[in-house]
Amino acid sequence: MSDNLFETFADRMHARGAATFVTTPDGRRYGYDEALATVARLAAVLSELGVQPGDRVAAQVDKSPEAILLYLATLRAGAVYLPLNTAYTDAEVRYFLDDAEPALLVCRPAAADAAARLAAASGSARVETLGTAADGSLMERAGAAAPAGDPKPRGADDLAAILYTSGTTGRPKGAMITHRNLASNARSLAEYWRFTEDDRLIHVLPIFHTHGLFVACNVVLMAGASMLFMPQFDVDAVMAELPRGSTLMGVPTIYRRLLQDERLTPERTAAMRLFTSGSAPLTPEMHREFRERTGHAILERYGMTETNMNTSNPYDGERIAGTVGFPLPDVEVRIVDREERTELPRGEIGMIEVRGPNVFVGYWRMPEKTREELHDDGFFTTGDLGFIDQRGYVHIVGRDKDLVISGGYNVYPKEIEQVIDEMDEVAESAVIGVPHPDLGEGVTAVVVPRPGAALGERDVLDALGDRLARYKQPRRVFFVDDLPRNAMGKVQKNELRDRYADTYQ
Ligand code: MLC
Ligand code: AMP
Repeated sequence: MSDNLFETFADRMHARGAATFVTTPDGRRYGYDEALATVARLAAVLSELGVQPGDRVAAQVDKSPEAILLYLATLRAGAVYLPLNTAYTDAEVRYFLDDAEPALLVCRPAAADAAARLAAASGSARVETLGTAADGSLMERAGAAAPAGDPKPRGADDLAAILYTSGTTGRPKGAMITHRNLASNARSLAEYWRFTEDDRLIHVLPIFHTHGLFVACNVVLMAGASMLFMPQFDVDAVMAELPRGSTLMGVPTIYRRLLQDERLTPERTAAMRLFTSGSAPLTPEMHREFRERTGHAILERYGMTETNMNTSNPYDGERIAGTVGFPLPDVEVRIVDREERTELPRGEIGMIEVRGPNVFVGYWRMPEKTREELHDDGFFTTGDLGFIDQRGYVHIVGRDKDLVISGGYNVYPKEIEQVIDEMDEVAESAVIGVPHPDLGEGVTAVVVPRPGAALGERDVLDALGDRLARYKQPRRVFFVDDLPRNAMGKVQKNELRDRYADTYQ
C-alpha cells in the first residue's frame, strides 16, 4: 500500500460494505460499496480526460454526494484536488485557472459556457460539468466507463490538494496540502472526537474549505461513519434532523442562528453526542447559552487552511468557553515573540506558531511567501495572537494579520481595497471588520473620494459586483476626507474599527 490517502479510505470503505456513507435530504443515498464503485469509474474518466498524477483537478460545483466522490476519485487518480468557492466570480476563477493550471475544471451545468470561455482564455483546462442530481457530463461519462485499475501510488509528501486562501498582499495563495497532512489530521480528529461507525454527521458546511471538506468528510471516512449532506445550512432542516443525528460541525454564525430558534431544546438534541465549532471565535456567552439551552458544551477547535486542525478542546475533560483547547497529539503549538521568534513563558501573549505532520508544505509557486511564514525549523507562523494558560489551554486573543472573518469565511481587506482603489473617483480606501450580530464581523469599507468626485455607497458596491464574491463585498461603505494614520504613515485600522464599531448593532 502506498501513502495515497485514498488507499486508507478505501480499506475502511471496503470494510463497511453496504453501510450508508452519505444521504441527502431529498432521499438520495450512497452505501460505501456503491461509493467505491463510482469513485473507481470517475477515476477512469479522469485518466480518459488526460488527468495525470500530480495534475490539478479544479471543481467549482454545488454541494452533492458526487462532488465528494470527485474529490476521492482525484486522490485515487493521484491528482491534486482544487476546490473553488461557488461564490467566486468569473474574474476570481480566471485567476485560479491561470495560477494553478488545472488539467480539468469541473463546473456547474449552468456555468458550462462561461467556464469554457474562461478555460480557453487561460489556455489550460478542459471543462466538464457536475450537477446536484448526479447529472452533468462527468457523471454521464462515469456511467459508461469501466472502473480504473489500482489507485495510483503516492508518497506521503505528494500533494493531495491545493486550497486557495487570500493573502495580505491581496493575491490569493494556493496552500499545498499533502497526503500526510490530511491523513494525520483525519486520524487524530476521528480518535480525539471519538468518531465511530455509529456516528451520523449532520453536514451543513460548504465543501470547498478545510472545515466542510477535510475536517468533516475525512473524519467520517476515517471512522466509516455516515453523513447527511445538506445542500446548505438551513435552520428548519437542521431542527428536523437533530433527533436523527449524532454530531454537527458548525461555525459560530450557525450556532448563533440555531440559538435564535426556540425549537433548540434538550429534548431535540438528546440523540446528539457532539457539537463542534471553529473557523471563527465562538464567544463565551454563546458557549454558555448553548449549554443552558441544550445541555451540550460545544467543543471548540482551532485550525487553518494551511494547517488543518491544530488544537481542540477535550472530548472528556473540561471544554472551556473562550479557549480552543489543547494541541492535538501530534501537533506542537508555541507562543513566540513576534520579531525574535523566541518562545514566551506560559500566560504571555504572542504569535501562535505550529509544527507537525498537519502543516502544509508551502504556497503554490510562491517560494518567498512560503519562506516568510514556514520556517526552516518546521514552525509555521499562523498570524494569530494568543497565549497558553497554566493548564495548557490555548487562547486566541486577536490577529496580527489584516483579516476579517465573516460568517466563517476569510476576507482579506487588501483584496477589496485594491478593487475599490481602481475606481477613478477614489483616492484611497480601508476595509475593516466590525462586530456584526449574525456574521461575527461585518466587512466595512471606508473610502476617501477624490476631490470633487460625486460618489455614493451604491456606486462602490456596483463597482465590486462582478469582481468579488458576494461574501467579500462590504455590507456598508462610509466616506471620509482622510484616513487616520500613525507617524509612519500607516493607516490606523484600530481607530477606524472603534469609530464604526456600532454600525451593525
Ligand atoms: C453568505 N453571505 C455572506 C456570508 N454567507 N456574507 C458575508 N459573510 C458570509 N459568511 C451572503 C450571501 O451571499 C447573501 O447575499 C447574504 O449574505 C445572505 O445570505 P444568507 O442566506 O444569510 O447566508 P447563508 O447562505 O445562510 O450563509 C451563512 C453561513 C455561511 C454562515 C451558513 O456563510 C457558511 O456556510 N459559512 C461557513 C464558512 C466555512 O465553512 N468556513 C470554513 C473555512 S475553513 P445576497 O446579497 O445574495 O443576499 C477555516 C479553517 C477552520 O476557516 O478552522 O475551519
Ligand atoms: P482560513 O484561512 O480560512 O483557514 O482561516 C483560518 C483562521 O481562522 C485562523 O488563522 C484563525 O484566525 C481563524 N480561526 C479558526 N478557528 C478559530 C477559532 N476556533 N477561534 C478563533 N479563530 C479561529
